[in-house]
Amino acid sequence: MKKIPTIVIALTVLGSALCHAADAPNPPKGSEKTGADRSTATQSGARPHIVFIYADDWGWGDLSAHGHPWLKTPNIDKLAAEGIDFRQFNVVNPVCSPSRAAAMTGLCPARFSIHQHFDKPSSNAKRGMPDWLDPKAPLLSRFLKNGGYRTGHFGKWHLTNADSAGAPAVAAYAFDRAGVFNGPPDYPEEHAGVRDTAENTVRFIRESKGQPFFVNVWLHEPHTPHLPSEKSMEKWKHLDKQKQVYAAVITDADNDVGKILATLRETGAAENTLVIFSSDNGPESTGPDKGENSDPTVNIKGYGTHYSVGDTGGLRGRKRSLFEGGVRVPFIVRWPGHAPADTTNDKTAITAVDLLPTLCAAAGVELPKDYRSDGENLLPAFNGEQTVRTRPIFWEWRGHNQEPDWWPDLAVREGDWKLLMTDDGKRAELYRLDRDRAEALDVSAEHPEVVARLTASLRGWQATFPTEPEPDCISKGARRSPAQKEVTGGNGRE
Ligand SMILES: [Ca+2]
Repeated sequence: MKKIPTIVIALTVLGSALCHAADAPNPPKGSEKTGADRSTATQSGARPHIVFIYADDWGWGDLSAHGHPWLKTPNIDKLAAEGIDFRQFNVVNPVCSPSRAAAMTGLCPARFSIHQHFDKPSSNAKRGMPDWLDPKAPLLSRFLKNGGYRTGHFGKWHLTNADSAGAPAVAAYAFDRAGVFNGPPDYPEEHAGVRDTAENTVRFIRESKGQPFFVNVWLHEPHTPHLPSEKSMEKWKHLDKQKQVYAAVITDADNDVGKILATLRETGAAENTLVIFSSDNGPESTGPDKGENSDPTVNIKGYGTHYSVGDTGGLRGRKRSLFEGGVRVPFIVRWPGHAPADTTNDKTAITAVDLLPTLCAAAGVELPKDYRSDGENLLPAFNGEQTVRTRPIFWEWRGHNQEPDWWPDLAVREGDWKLLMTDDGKRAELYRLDRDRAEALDVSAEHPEVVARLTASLRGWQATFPTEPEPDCISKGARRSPAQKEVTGGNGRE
């Protein structure tokens, strides 16, 4: 059993977070809805515990509840049967670090110059990025902690990189307990194995008796290297090897979800816990790498991308693409007494930047008055309403430049319109998601006025980004020249 180290929290003064939040420009358009604007959950009951399960590269279609023909996810399916299956959830970036930074801050990752994954410092420098998320940023964990929650983070971190000396401890991001891989290099007491996540979460839940808790459960699966358990490989031995490995890692993760749900039941917390299952981006592309894939960040070997046969459920694109297959992922909310059981929501376009205002509202934690999220409080949707969001969704990413699905650098969704374009503006395509979920029919020629309006909206949003990363978030000894934009994916793990 992996021991979870006790961490002494150095409380970051809330004021510094507020100063930083005040620096973030106001969103370009749309009415701001925060926790103070809409009703909160606690007016009618006890503060809920919050469990945020965030899988890594889990496709929209990688659930038996979403009709997958051979993957089986009984525990996650049960979660959906007991709650709401949001069918239009988007992350705001198609790879790990920026997607996760957005979920933690409620802000677009470009506001922190996080345009791609955190790689080694030399690669980050070339891409105009810092080496870690600013710990002074507004944080869901900090807001909840200051509101009386016990906080924990287990599993992947990747809000820095294992080569980034001087990166802050996970504790500096307002977590009382941490056990991570792909974390800061200087705090080995916070490190844990990639298969320790569920067990550490179970321990954290048991230790939280009597105190509301918030825990990030950032599962490794189904990211490479695939590390299936022998038991799960045996379970799927009738499949061909490629499917067997993928089915096994999905089963391992589903079993982890089951362990956490069982612990909530055993401890009596289940009826007052808001559980989310989601993913940081769409499925990895199937590649040539068959195995013994060494992962420099966690020093383990496993099966490679040949076994990454995740399913987007008919959505276009995959990981690293701004088409829906890269950014629309599962999002299931179980919250007894609030989220009606066995329902789907096809109406509410909810995003990762909505999580901070929505979860703080669920917790009855009022947001600082000068915090301006890029998302909005969609608590009514968590309570079963088919809420329509009021604000556009923006995407920015500088990772790849390939046909057929990896060419867009920018995208915006307003209502059911979605515009994707290159950074130079020379190419743009427009889709109607309500009629064309697969983004197969470009209607830009028929609606030039929509293209013009959404392009202007995107450019206005882009103009609010900083041009240089925060100097305090640069690794010790890393040499920096003026930020250069480079259209590459870097060399490290995404
Ligand atoms: Ca990922």
